[in-house]
Amino acid sequence: MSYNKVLTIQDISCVGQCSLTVALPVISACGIETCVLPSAVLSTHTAGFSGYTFRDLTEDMPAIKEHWIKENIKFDAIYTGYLGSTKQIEYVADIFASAGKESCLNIVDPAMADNGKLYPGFDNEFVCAMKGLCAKADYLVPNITEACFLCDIEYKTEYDRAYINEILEKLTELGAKNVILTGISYEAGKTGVVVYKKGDYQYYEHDLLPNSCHGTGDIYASAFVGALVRGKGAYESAKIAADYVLECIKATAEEENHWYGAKFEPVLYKLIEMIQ
Ligand code: PXL
Repeated sequence: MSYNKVLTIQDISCVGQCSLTVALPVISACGIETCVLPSAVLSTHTAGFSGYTFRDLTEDMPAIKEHWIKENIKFDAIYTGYLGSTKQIEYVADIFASAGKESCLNIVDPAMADNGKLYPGFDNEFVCAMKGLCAKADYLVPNITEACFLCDIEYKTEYDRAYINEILEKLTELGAKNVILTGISYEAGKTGVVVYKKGDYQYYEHDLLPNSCHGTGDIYASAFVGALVRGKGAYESAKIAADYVLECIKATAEEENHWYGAKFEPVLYKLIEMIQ
């Protein structure tokens, strides 16, 4: 088995089952060395908690990058999630350029919005900067809300194939080589993920579960990265990640009060089985 080293850049939400507290265990469980660059430290995530603390780590990034250059540390893949500031996006682009091996895969989850709205603290300037990072993505993994912000297309909850095709084309025009668009539903009771590379459209559809959980976007992207870096193709990785997220949502539904995240840990073994 090949042994690869991934760098993931996103925040530490101390409590909340998202970002680094998901990416580290999920990617490690896939058998991959997982290195981290925390973008910010928050006491909790920002969706549903109030009064959270936020320590922006933007200014630590250049020195960390310089140290890695000095030590000749290079990664097989770099996966970015929730970033703490617009300036940070510039530094992340520098890290793509200097810390990746020649064959490095850049995976960008533009974690900034859901359900038609930007997360607290993000604005149009951040969205514009994120468009620039998308141009450097080998794989871009947005939900439909993020995709609409990136393409300046109106967010809709009901749509057809033509609407989704327009979004996919525009994301490709931004420069993303492959797009994995999550949460796409063409039929009541069903949802799925589109895997798109200019002109090549594949759709994996599955049942839409009655409950949804916060943080499933991070679980999805992390499992996708894990499968991809373990050598699975884009479609198969997208399918494995979707199947794993379904297992996480089912595991979470067993307890009514677990509102802030998904119980991904008890079913990690299922992801490991799927990756084998
Ligand atoms: O799950 C995405 C995410 C990551 N990090 C922080 C968040 C969110 C979504 O709300 O608030 C801090």
